[in-house]
Amino acid sequence: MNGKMRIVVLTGAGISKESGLDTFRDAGGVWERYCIEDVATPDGYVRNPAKVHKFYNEQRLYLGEVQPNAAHHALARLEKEIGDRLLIVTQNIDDLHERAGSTRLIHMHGELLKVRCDHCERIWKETGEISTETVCPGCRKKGGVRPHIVWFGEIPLQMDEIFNAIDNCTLFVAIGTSGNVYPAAGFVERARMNDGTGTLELNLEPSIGASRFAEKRYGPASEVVPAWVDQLLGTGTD
Ligand code: BV8
Repeated sequence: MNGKMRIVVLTGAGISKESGLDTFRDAGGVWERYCIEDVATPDGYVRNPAKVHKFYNEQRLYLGEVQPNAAHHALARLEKEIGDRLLIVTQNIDDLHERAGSTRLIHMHGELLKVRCDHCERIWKETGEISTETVCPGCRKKGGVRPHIVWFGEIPLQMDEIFNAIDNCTLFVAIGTSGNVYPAAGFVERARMNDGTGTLELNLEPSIGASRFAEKRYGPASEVVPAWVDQLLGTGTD
């Protein structure tokens, strides 16, 4: 692997599927059971905060029952090898990348295990349940504590850092994402604007944006991601 390679990896719900977390748009996925407008928009939260808290409280408690899979571990291994030449940008709100050992990580849609106060903007780690009765440890007010998660219509986090990393990478890789949600789905177009930047899709099946990727490999993330990292690091069995 050449020493000048700088990689940005975008991950989506598909990388966590084999860990036991549902994706959003596959058959039986989250958006078949819940209406996006009710649980993943600011209006839905204003209309019925208890419903939104229940939606995220259930996911937060279940997160403790699942483990990272071989795909998360392969990306953590890649970071150990190339350090700050790798950045993972995840759309996922789970903590499986962290638990696999990844540290160079941006959660552009926020994190299930963080909550924030709408009154004082304080953000803190939360592994249990929250409600409209939860008191903010900062301003001591209640009624303003919400998931630190980016809903539809809200601005994703650390976008300047993400765009800078994409503009300076030599390889952009998308793993386990359907290419439905923007601005993440547009990252590959931005990467292609840089001459010579490679683009690779690793997914169970072609995403909506498959044609935008120069290279594609399909199969379960727990198989295709470790195989790709092995090949990149020259540590493959073949
Ligand atoms: C914003 C948190 C302005 C909640 C989420 C054009 C430009 C800009 C915006 C828009 C635009 N067009 C429309 C918009 C608005 C909107 C949008 O994109 N709407 C869509 C529905 C059309 N976007 C927004 O509102 C965003 N904000 O645009 O602000 C802005 C713009 C630019 C710069 C600054 C400001 C905010 C979007 C964030 C919404 N919040 N999540 C929660 O998680 O509960 S999005 C939600 O979708 C999740 O984060 C999820 O990760 C994400 C994307 O879904 P995927 O991860 O791709 O999951 P999906 O189920 O779709 O696909 C799974 C894939 O895995 C499949 O391909 C499947 O084949 C594969 N797979 C399955 N099993 C496996 C597998 N792969 C490998 N192995 C397996 N075993």
